Amino acid sequence: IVGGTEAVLGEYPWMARIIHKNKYGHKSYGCAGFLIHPKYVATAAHCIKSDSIQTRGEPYSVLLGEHNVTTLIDCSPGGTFCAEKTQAKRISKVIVHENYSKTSKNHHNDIALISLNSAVRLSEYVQPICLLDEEAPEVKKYYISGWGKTETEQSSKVKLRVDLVPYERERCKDQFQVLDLEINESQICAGGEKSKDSCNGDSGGPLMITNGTHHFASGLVSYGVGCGMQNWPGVYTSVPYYVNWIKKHMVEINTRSR
Ligand code: 4AZ
Repeated sequence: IVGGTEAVLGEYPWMARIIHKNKYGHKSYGCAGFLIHPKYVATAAHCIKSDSIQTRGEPYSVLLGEHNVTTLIDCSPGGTFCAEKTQAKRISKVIVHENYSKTSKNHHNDIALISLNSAVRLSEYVQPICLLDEEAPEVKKYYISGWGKTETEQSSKVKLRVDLVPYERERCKDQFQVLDLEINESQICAGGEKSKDSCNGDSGGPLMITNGTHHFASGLVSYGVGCGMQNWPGVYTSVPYYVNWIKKHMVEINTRSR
């Protein structure tokens, strides 16, 4: 997050950290995601590296309820040094959108659904976010959160947040066309003000709106041209556009596992 401030402890309790484990067992933080149900986390398709979808071992785990990432060491599932508020989960299945193309720079269909091996315990620090199922007509502000790169070029150790202004899709289309990138109805543009943006490592996190009482996931951090550059808004996968895809796959996973 560029230009952000530290989130309040327990703010955005759906924020998930996706930890990637390579074939040598080395763990690294890859992306964010967000809890949409006690057993499901949404993230970006580009966060899922195909070489890690291996048949043995768990290439990923998901951490929920995190804030300051340095206060914990062993947060592996079953790890003993995890703070009370943090919950580590193994992943039972990852579904990447069938029309996502790793090689396309357009990042269309940049969405994936993760099912956890068991339901999280809901708490003050771990709660799902509601999905927006229709494009909101007049959004004035969006909110994003994450542990990605900041203006210092390093990823953040604490959960950050920032507000973004909407960026009209037609204007965004024209802007990205210059670079031969196609923006379509499945994408939302937001930001484009100098020094307020999502950045590397924030991918997969939610683009949120609020009605004053509740937050809704309106989009999902997908990509951008640099971070925090004036007139280069971030590009977000539209949640309303994919809400039926998400629901369909949640039902499917559930049905098969019974
Ligand atoms: C990334 O690499 C990334 N400014 C995410 C969002 C943006 C840029 C890069 C948007 O994960």
